[in-house]
Amino acid sequence: MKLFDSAFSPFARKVRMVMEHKGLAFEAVDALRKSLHAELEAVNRRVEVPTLVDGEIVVVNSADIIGYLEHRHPQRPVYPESPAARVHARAWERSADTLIDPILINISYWKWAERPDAMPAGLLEAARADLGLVYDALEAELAQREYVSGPLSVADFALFPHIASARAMEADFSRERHPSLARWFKQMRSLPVCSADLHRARDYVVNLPGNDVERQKIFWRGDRIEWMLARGFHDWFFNEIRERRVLWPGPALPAPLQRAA
Ligand SMILES: N[C@@H](CCC(=O)N[C@@H](CS)C(=O)NCC(=O)O)C(=O)O
Repeated sequence: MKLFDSAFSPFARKVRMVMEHKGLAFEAVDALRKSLHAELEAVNRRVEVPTLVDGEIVVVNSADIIGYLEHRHPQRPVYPESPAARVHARAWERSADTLIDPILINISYWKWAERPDAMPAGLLEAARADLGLVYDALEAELAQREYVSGPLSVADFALFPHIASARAMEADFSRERHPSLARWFKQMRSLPVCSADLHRARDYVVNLPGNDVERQKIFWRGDRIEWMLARGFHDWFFNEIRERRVLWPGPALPAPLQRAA
């Protein structure tokens, strides 16, 4: 299997940790480099990581990739056995992907992108307020059990990259108010697949200036735009479009089904 990966993408990090957790053999390529753009586009017209190529089969979208892997490689499952816990784990994965990712990624642009402006007034405060709701909800869950949905699951792997980046984004949880979340984070960090992930992410950030990645234009898509507009930053966003600092995904058409399938 070949994983079009990036240590900078929470979605790719989630998939890679699940693959390592399952003990799968795969080749990972750092696919957000400009030099890999055409190769990635040939398998995923949205030009997004992660993308998994397994022989003739191309799987895009991190949650679909994990569903595919769970079906093909059921050992060390990341979907809990109990139906209620499974629904819960998938729901937290979706929150990580569609709510927490937009908040943290949208405030990250003033940390790593080459920007002409300062962060708009009120954006960091809006991020902190919304993340506060997330942290409170996670605290309530983790006060009840070891991992978010019971056994270690896709929910934990989906949340980990975000929670790990929150401090650097100045939007961390509080060790006093969220002691169970702090205990979970410490436990997650000690798992070999998570500590390997953190090393890759740190190396990536340290080497960012020399990396062949786009840092002037921001790649925008649905959930990240939604959060920006819903929190009232439409003027800033439309100015970004006017100033041509945006990139858009390509058309998300599935790869054709092979004849033999
Ligand atoms: N829904 C997708 C989202 C993946 C996504 O947003 N990937 C971003 C990186 S975090 C990407 O590839 N952006 C293209 C770019 O930055 O050039 C998934 O779950 O896999």
